[in-house]
Amino acid sequence: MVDLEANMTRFVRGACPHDCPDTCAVITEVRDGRAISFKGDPDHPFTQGWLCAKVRPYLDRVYHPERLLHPLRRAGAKGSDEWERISWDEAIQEIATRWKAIIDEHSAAAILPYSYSGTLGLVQMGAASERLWNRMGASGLDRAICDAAATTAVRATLGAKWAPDAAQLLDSRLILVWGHNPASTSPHSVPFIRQAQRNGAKLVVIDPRRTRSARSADLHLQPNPATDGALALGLTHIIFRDALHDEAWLEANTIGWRELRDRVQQFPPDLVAEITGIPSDVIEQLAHDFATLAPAMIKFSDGLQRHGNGGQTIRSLLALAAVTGQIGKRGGGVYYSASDYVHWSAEAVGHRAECPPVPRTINMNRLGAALTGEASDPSIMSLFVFGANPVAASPNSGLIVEGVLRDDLFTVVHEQFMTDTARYADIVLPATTQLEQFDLHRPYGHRHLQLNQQAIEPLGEAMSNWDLMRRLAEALGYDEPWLQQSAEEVAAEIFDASKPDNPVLANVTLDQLYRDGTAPLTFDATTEVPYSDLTFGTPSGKLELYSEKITRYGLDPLPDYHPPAEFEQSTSNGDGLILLSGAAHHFVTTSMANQPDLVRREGAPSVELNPADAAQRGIRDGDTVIVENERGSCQLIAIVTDDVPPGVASSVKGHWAQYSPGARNINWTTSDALADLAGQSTFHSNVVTVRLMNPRDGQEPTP
Ligand SMILES: Nc1nc2c(c(=O)[nH]1)N[C@H]1C(S)=C(S)[C@@H](COP(=O)(O)OP(=O)(O)OC[C@H]3O[C@@H](n4cnc5c(=O)[nH]c(N)nc54)[C@H](O)[C@@H]3O)O[C@H]1N2
Ligand SMILES: Nc1nc2c(c(=O)[nH]1)N[C@H]1C(S)=C(S)[C@@H](COP(=O)(O)OP(=O)(O)OC[C@H]3O[C@@H](n4cnc5c(=O)[nH]c(N)nc54)[C@H](O)[C@@H]3O)O[C@H]1N2
Ligand code: SF4
Ligand SMILES: [Mo]
Repeated sequence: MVDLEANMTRFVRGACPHDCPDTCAVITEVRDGRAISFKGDPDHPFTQGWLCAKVRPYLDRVYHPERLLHPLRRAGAKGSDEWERISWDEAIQEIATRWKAIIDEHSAAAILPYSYSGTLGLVQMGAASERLWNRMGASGLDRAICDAAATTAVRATLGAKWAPDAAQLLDSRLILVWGHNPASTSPHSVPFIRQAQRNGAKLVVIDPRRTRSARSADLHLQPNPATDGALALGLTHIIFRDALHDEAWLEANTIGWRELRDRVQQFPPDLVAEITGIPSDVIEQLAHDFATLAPAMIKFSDGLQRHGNGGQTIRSLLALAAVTGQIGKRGGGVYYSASDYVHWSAEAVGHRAECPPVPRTINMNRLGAALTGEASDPSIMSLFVFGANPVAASPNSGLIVEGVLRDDLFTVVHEQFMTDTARYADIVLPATTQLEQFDLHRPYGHRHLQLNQQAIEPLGEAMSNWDLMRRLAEALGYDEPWLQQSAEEVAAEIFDASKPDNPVLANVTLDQLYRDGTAPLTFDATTEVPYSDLTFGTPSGKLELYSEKITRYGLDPLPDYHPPAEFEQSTSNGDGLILLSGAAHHFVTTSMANQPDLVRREGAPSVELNPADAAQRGIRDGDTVIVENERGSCQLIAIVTDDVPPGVASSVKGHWAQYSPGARNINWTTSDALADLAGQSTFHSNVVTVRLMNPRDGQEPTP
C-alpha cells in the first residue's frame, strides 16, 4: 500500500477540530505519506477558502519537533520533567492494574476523566469522554468551563440554541457585537459583518476593551465589567418607557413581559449610567437605535458570561432582543450558537442505559478544590486528562498544581505535547493530531456538518483518543461491542441513531460527508430563520421572559442585575483592578501557544493597563509587573494603553506557564468560584493588584 502511494499526491478533506465556532472545512495535500499543504476549502460557503492566523500553520503543529511520540513514565519527582520511555503494552498494563486496585479499594468514582476542547469531534471527544467512563462507573465531569450559563439561559428562554446563517446578517440594520471579539474568535463571521456595514448597518461593539473587533465598529461602548445585565435592562427600561416595545408581539409570544416591565423600572438611565460608566444620553440613543433600526441583531459568544453574574447577563440580553419583537425576524434577534440544531442521540454517544449510574459529578472549574479535599468519599485517586490542559487553562491553577502534586494521586495525561498538565503526570501518552485521525463535527457557528478523514498515518506511536479508549477497555476486561468499534463505526452508529429525530439531518447522508467533507443541514422556509415559527421549546411553548424552570438553579425567574460577589469580597482594599483574560489572537486557549512563530506574533505574556492606573503605580510601558491576589500571582510585561479603561486590566488567556517568567500564567489569579447559573466559570470576575516587580530607586514597593 505504501508503495502504491509513493510519488502520488492525494487531497484529503477534513475539519478544523479546535474550539472555534467556524469549524473550517480543510483540505490536506499528502505526498508520500506526508502532509505538504493544509488549506481552507474554497467551495465551503463559510470557510471560503481561508484559515485563521492560528491554524494556517497547522502543519507546523503536526510536525512540531516537540510532538510526543512515545508513552513515557515519570522517572523523577512529580513535576520534575524526568521521564523514561516505555512501550504501549507497559503503559496500558500499568494503567489497568492501578485502576483495578483503585476500583477495588475505593470504587470507580475515585477515577476522574477530565477532557474538554482539544478537539470538538463527536468521536474523539464526544464518545471518548463517555463510553469507557460510563462503563467503568467513573466520576462524571460537569463541563461548565465555557458555555454552561448561556446554554442554560438560552434554553430556558428560547428553548434551544439556534443561530442564523451568517448571510442573514446582511439583512440587519443594527448589529450589537456584545462581549465578543469575532475578529479573533470567529473570523469567518467578520466578512458578513463588514458586508452588512457596507449595506448600511450600524455596528456597535460593547466590550470594556478596545479589541480588534471594536476598532472597526461604528460605535464602541466600554461598560464597566459585568455590568452588561444592567445595561440591557436599562435599554429595555427606555424602550418600555417610550412605548417602543412591540406589545402585541409580546402578548402573543412571551410569558412574563409585564413582570419584566415592572422589573426594569428598577433600572432607570441615570442609575444604569452610574453602574455601567456609560453616559445616560448614549444609553438613551442606543435604546432608540435598537428599537428603530430594525432588524437589530445581538451577536454574542461565550466570553461575556464568564462573570459571577453571567447567567443573568445573558437572560437580560435575551429579554432586550425580545422586547421589540426581534426574535424570529430575518436579520434580527440573537446570534449565539447553532449547536442545538443537531441533537446527537445521547444513548448512542454514551450507552448509559447499559452502564452503572454516574456516581457523582465534579464541576471542572473546581478541579483544584476537588483534588485537594472537596471531593471526598471517595477522594479522587486517579485523574485521566485528555484533550485539555487544566493546569494552564482552568481557573485557580495554583490549587490544581497542589492537587496533581499529591503523592497518592495517579495521573495519566494523553497529549500531543508536554503541556503544563502533562508535566505532572505519572504516565504520559502520545496523542494524534486531526490529520492522523477520523472524526465527525457539528459546528456551533455555522449550519453544516463536517467530516474529517484521516490524512496521514499517526506520527511515532501516537494514538487517537478513541483508539486509546478501546485499548483501555480491553485491558480492563470490558467486552461490550460499542467499546471496540472503529471511529468510523462509532460515528455511523451515532449518526444513524440520531437521524430519525433530527429534521435538519433529513437530506444529509454519511456518503455525502465522505465525498464532500461537508453537508448543509436541512432548512426550509419555516425553519431557515431561527424561531420564526414563534413556537419555543420551553415548558410554556412561549419565549419565557419569566422562567419558572430557571428557579431550579436558584436564579430569579426574571432577568436581574447584581454585581459579582468577587467585586465585593476582594481583599485589594480599593487598589484592585478587574482583570479580563479573553482570547489571544494566535492561540486557541493554550493550544498553539507552543508554536514558536505564533508565540512570537502574539508577544510576551503581558498585561494592558490604562495610563492613569499605570501612573498611579509608578509603572511604565515595558516594565515587569506582578499581578496578584489572594489566589496567586504571575509575572507579566506592562503595556500602558488606553485600549483598556481605568480600573480594568487585560491579559490574554493561553500562554503556557512553563514558558512564562516565574512559570505561572494568568490562571494562577483567576477564580474557581462558580457563577449564578449552571456552575459556570468566572474567569473575568477577577480582582487583582498590579505592582512593579523591581521598584525603582526611591520608590516604595506597593504593599
Ligand atoms: N483566537 C482565538 N479564538 C478562540 C479562542 C481563543 O483562545 N483564541 N477560544 C475559543 C473559545 S474556547 C471560546 S469560548 C470562544 C470565545 O469567544 P469570545 O466570547 O468572542 O471571546 P473572549 O475573548 O473569551 O470574550 C470576548 C470579549 O468579552 C470581553 N468581556 C469580558 N468581560 C466583559 C464584560 O463584562 N462585558 C462585556 N461587554 N465584555 C466583556 C472581553 O474583553 C473579550 O474581548 O472563542 C473561541 N475562539
Ligand atoms: N484566563 C482564562 N482562562 C480560560 C478562559 C478565559 O476566558 N480566561 N476560557 C476558558 C474556556 S472558554 C475554555 S473552552 C477552556 C479550554 O481549556 P482546554 O479545553 O483545556 O483547552 P486547551 O488549553 O486548548 O487544551 C487542549 C489540549 O488538548 C490537546 N489536544 C488537542 N487535540 C487532541 C486530541 O485529539 N487528543 C488529545 N488527547 N489531546 C488533544 C492540545 O494539545 C491541548 O494541550 O479554557 C478556559 N480558560
Ligand atoms: S480555529 Fe476557527 S477560524 Fe481557525 S481554522 Fe479552525 S475553525 Fe477556522
Ligand atoms: Mo470556550
